Amino acid sequence: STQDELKAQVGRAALAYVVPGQIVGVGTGSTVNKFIEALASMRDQIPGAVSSSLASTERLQALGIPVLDANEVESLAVYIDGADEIDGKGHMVKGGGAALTREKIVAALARQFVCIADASKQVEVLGRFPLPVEVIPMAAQRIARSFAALGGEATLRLKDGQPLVTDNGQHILDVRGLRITDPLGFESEVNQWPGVVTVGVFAHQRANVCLLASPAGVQTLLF
Ligand code: DER
Repeated sequence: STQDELKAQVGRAALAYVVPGQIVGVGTGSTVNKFIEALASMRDQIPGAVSSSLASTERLQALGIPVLDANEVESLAVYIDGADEIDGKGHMVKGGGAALTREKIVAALARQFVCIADASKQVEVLGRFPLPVEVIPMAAQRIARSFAALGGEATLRLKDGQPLVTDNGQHILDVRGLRITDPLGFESEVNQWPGVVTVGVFAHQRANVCLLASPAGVQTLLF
């Protein structure tokens, strides 16, 4: 099956984790877009969704699924999102879609994080995918130098030749050449560098379940 069909398979499989009567947390990306399409079939069974990006909000609303403010909910039963990489403990690199800040906020509200991905996202050690980091623009160069001291090469993410501006009005650095052997420690360390809004390592908000699509079908990994 094509990559697109694999994403559709795993997007549909995630419906099993949506609790009727409960608000669902929704991530961002092309795999999540397939989940959103599948979720439309349950729109009368849920009060709505908390969204992690303007892009996902638009897609949810276009399918008649109410989007609720994160401040309106105490907690969520489940958060469904993709990943750029996922290791053997459910730690992820995320942010390829530039939504990492709100993704981490909504993930923190959820009791269960269900990652939906294709098998190409599985890695032994995080860091092969350029690590996204959302930063306050004025801090970008100092943060890039701090990554260089760790062996990473940070570049400003551009869109149409200009620095990409996130939903939160900030910029994104993509850091190549890192080998993140201690995701929890790395996330804690980078989080407290001045000007870092969010680092795209999801270790404190790791996945509890990963639905992994491969030509052999959907595998369920528990962490
Ligand atoms: O940007 C993100 O965090 C997305 O969830 C990304 O990690 C996965 O996007 P994809 O499903 O389009 O590969």
